[in-house]
Amino acid sequence: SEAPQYENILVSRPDPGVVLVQLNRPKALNALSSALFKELNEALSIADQDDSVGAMVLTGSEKAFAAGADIKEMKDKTFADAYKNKFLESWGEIARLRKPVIAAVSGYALGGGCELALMCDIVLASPTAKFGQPEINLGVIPGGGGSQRLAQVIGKSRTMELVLTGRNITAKEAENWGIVSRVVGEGEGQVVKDAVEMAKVIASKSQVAVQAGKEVVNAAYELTLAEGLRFERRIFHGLFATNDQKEGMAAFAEKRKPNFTHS
Ligand code: CO8
Repeated sequence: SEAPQYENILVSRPDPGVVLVQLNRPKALNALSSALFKELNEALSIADQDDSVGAMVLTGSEKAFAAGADIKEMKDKTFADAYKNKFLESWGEIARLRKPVIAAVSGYALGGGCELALMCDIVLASPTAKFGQPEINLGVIPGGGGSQRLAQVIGKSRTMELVLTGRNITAKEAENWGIVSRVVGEGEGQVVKDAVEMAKVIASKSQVAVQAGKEVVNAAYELTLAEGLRFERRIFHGLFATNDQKEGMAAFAEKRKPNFTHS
């Protein structure tokens, strides 16, 4: 069947096992409109269900990962409309994908853009990246999970500072605070290159084990420690029923590379 055509995103295959999704509303600094999110959810969901894909990379432009939700689309919205139509509810679908998504952030990741990065599993930043939750300047608060996910990642005082002052932080601060796993070297396109390389590494592993790894790490944000440890152990036990466990450990013993069949 023909691949879907999109207006607000570009979808490519930089490697057989990796799907790259680029937000593509350059004139609006990739402001997140409903139409854009619909396309983004569709493209990522297709990749998530494609057996040949091991990991996804999500990026924006050099100037902006995404400058937030589309303010022009929101400005005349009423409470009744937002409530009845569950405004923003579907925007969290990215956090429910089974396969890993790596955010490659250059430039502005503000408001919904910062929240979108936080929904991804790994965040790589270019030295130009700027993160922030400026909603307070618009008379509102974060609505895409920023207050909750930031509090989990950087703690109360730093989250309060960002949410209540609306100040942006640099890539370096975001790295020190743990929002990003690392800041990559300078240069146009470097963050996407590094993210694709990382996605290729992940795509070379057993998809069953990768999915299990993502699931158990995410459980740490939902469960108590005792429940989480038990859940991890049960999933670990379950992996002994897979061909990839047999192959991975046999390959180690035979001093050769494993040939995972994702089964
Ligand atoms: N929405 C709509 N249009 C935008 C947005 C936005 N968030 N950001 C930038 N644009 C547009 C500008 O209006 C401008 O369009 P035009 O040329 O037609 O006037 C174009 O993009 C370029 O922007 P600027 O001229 O302002 O570019 P600068 O380089 O001067 O400034 C900034 C860049 C600092 C990023 C600036 O554009 C800015 O402050 N943008 C708004 C940032 C913001 O407040 N973001 C938060 C939005 S609220 C939100 O995200 C709620 C979260 C909802 C949950 C989402 C779940 C994932």
